[in-house]
Amino acid sequence: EMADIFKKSQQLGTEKYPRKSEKWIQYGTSGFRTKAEELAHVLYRMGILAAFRSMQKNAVIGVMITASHNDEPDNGVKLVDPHGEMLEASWEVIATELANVKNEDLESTMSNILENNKIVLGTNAMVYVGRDTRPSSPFLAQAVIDGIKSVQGCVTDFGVVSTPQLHYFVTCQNTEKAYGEPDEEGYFSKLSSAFKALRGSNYDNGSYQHSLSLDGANGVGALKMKTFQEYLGNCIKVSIYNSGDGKLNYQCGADHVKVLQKPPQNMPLEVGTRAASLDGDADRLVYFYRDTQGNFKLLDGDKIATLVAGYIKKLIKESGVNLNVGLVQTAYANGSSTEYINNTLGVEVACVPTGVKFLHHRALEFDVGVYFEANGHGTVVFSSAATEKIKNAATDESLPAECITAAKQLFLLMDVINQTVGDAISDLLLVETVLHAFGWSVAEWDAAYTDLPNRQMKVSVADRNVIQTTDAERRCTDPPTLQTEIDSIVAKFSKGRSFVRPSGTEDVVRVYAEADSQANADKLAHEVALKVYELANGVGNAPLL
Ligand code: G16
Repeated sequence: EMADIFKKSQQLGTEKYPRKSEKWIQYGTSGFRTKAEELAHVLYRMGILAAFRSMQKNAVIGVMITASHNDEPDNGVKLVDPHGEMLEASWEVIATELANVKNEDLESTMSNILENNKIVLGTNAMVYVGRDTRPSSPFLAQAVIDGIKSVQGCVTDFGVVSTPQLHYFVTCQNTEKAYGEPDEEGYFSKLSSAFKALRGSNYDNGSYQHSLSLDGANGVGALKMKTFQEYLGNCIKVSIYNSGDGKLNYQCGADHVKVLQKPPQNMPLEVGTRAASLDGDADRLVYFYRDTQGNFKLLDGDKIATLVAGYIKKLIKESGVNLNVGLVQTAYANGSSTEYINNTLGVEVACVPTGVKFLHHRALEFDVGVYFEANGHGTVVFSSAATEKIKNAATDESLPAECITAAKQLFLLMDVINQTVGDAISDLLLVETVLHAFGWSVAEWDAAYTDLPNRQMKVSVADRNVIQTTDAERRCTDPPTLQTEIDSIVAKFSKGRSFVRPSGTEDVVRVYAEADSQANADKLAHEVALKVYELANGVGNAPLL
């Protein structure tokens, strides 16, 4: 019977979702990502794979269709493992194999996967599917659903949801609802009631005012925020721009704001107004404002991480609970932020390679792990022991009143946070909660430390995988002489730092540089980019300053 099912599955795949070219595609930083028209066969096959993974784990698996911050014509797919985390690394290899086999080898590849992983076909498989607002997403979602069903898996199609919502639903279901109700209503209710309870009846506090402007990147985040406002009522006023009429991520969104260090289009930015940007699937968040001199100021993932870690550390201290707080960053973290964390915040800091899966896993090693990429992707995770301790302190009447109050606040804060993955909407509520508690304006938050001027560039090369890195991507091991060259360029710049790495979501090599002035950061990035172009087979025109 198994042979028959696989034969039919291969037939459907070949007819409806054939692999049309020999082009190799790889499961990268965040799943498969490329032009939408090249993805139908990949998505069909990922439906099959998700069902297999579900059979193996005897748990719900998620499939999210999105290309996040990429341009609208792109699309992609990422798989969500049982605890809401990114797909395990060994399965990324299997996914890559399945995505690339010839149409006629589908059947045998499926059999091999089952055999190698000791999976019994027929075990109940349940897959949660979600998609972003891209025009190509409904068709690709259908491909996933057809793939799941072709191997007798069951599907719940959540339609248009943010990536973090899907992670949340998967976790809720797999914890038998201990983490919450696995639907949108459950998600909004949990987050909003904790947020409102923390806010109390004074919506403003000190220099904090309860209104902000939000750039929705013309994506799912804008849609969800509109619904969310019904739950939040008037305790926070969010004015949404780029709310869906324009092109997704075009001249707007968190990546645009972070990389170009300028405001999104179609959004007025008065001096002092607190503003934030979401990305295309609402898993990244950055803040920004215009200072009294009219300068654009960015508060990125590093600023969010330090704000949140500082607040949590304070509450832990006040509650008297003994817990360690750690912060996880990547090489993109601004040098000033790392210095601030070490010297002022007094929190342990770890550096890992780019990709939420690396940050998330490292963060789990702390009692309370705060992790953020500089691009605004991150969250906070509390170990089960930490959760227990906080809960106990919140209800232990033998403790001093201040301890109980702080523990209660921490306990509520845990419900504002989507611990399953970085979630821009949940992070926004978290930041707003901390600013409200501190009574801070956005400028007061920004004053913690001053970012070193920095610059990111992209270099197109024949094969980005010729770049190999080590030490959490901070050093390059291949091509052999590249790192020595980078070192001697960096040495010319005061406070200079630079690294290069192959992107896992785009066909480019990324260059990051920081230095004592913007002009120097630009110059440093450019010189390193030219070196990459020279030593790693650059294609097209040489990178321009
Ligand atoms: C994804 C990952 C992030 C990563 C970003 C850029 O974000 O989830 O961890 O920082 O891609 O990755 P790379 O530099 O390898 O292209 P998103 O928001 O696009 O899913």
